[in-house]
Amino acid sequence: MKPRSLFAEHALLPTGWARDVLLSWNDQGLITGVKAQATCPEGVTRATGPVVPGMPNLHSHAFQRAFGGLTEYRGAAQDSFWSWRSLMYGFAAAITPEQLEAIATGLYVEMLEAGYTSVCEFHYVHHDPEGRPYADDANLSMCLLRAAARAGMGLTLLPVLYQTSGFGGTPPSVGQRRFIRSTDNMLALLQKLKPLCEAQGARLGLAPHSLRAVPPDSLREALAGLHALDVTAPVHIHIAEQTAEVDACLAWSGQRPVQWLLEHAPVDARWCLVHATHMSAEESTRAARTGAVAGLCPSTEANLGDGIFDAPTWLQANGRWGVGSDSHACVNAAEELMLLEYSQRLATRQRNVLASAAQPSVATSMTLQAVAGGAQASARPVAGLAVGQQADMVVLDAQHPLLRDLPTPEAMLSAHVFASHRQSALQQVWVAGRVQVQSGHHVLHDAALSGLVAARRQLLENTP
Ligand code: NGQ
Ligand code: ZN
Repeated sequence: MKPRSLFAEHALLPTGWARDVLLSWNDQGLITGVKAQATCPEGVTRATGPVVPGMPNLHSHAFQRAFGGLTEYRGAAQDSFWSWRSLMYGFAAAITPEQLEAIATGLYVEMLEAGYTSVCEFHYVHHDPEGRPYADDANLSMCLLRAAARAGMGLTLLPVLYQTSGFGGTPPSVGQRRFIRSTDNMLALLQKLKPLCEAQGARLGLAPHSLRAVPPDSLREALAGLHALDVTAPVHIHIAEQTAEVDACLAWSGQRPVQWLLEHAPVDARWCLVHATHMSAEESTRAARTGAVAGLCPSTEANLGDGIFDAPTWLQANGRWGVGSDSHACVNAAEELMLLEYSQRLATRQRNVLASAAQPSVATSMTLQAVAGGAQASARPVAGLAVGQQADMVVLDAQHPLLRDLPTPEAMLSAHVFASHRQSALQQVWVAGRVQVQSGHHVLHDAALSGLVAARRQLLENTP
């Protein structure tokens, strides 16, 4: 029989740490009971360490996992986000459906082993290498749906609208031909994908790629079409990641990207502003007040030389945020939290910047904020250990040398985020009340990772 409950001596609830918590859930994996100061009923499993909520990963381009480590050399006098992007386009141009599915399956297994229990897939490679739609226009989306189902990963699928290569409607480049869809064609794809997503508990949304890639009329029509299909569907957009993009937006419209977006689009709590690195204090405050989530991807933002998100200004306006692994230069939920906090320490010359008066332990504070923001951006019930949410849980290894005998569960979570090798201190990962990772290993670990390696080998043979 499948378990329906777990007893935790320490559990991190949305309100903070609680003792002797009996967690129970139903057949669908939704939490039906969270009872603190409980006694462990006979027959119920005791968690072997503190239980924390599973982390939603709010931004992923799965195929990019295949070239991790392969763009870390200087190709021109000066390398940049834009030179990286040309290399990335080479891989995007060559990937096959089979390779995408294998890479995504391997990646999702890695994510589960690293504390992520769901992912928002910002999916823009739609067509064949010549830019022609596949016989089944949803072919590559289906690869991602199957990969998530096989790995046992929660999914929010965000098909990407991509139409232009720059502000003002400049035509797409050859390297972008696999990404391009008309607005009507995108809406037809969404219609088709909606029941397929629902059948596996995945959520469907839309990602206008960026203001560079989607002209104003298309943005308006696509949003209207999406919300006619599902009024609460999530909307994710890359915004203000690079200063060159800010300058180009200013030249085009006289406004900065976030400023333009706030004035021309109905930004609200359904939205996730991915990166949002370069905002003025005024933009930041206004954007935070819409209820939108800032989608922060600390390892990729560092890897690509984007700049540093101004967290203090965002938090001052009660801004919501979550983390994503984006290009997957790093695949580890705790590590993204650590890098985010460290970027703030380097920028402000202070410590524990993302802690608060209410929650002084920075690892605890960040975990709760990132789970809440990630769940909102995912538009799935993955907002932590509370009734009505999915039983997505991570059990820390209380016997890990860095955690053993520490006085409090906060200290153990802090040691996991700041002092351990991060992956090594994870004992179990549960998704919707089912164990997916045991003693740090997913059942599909070997098969899924060999699949990823084989697909990468093929892909590299076919990439110039
Ligand atoms: C992407 N990645 O869509 O994969 C982008 C690069 C672009 C990041 N922004 C392409 N990190 O922004 O044009
Ligand atoms: Zn991205």
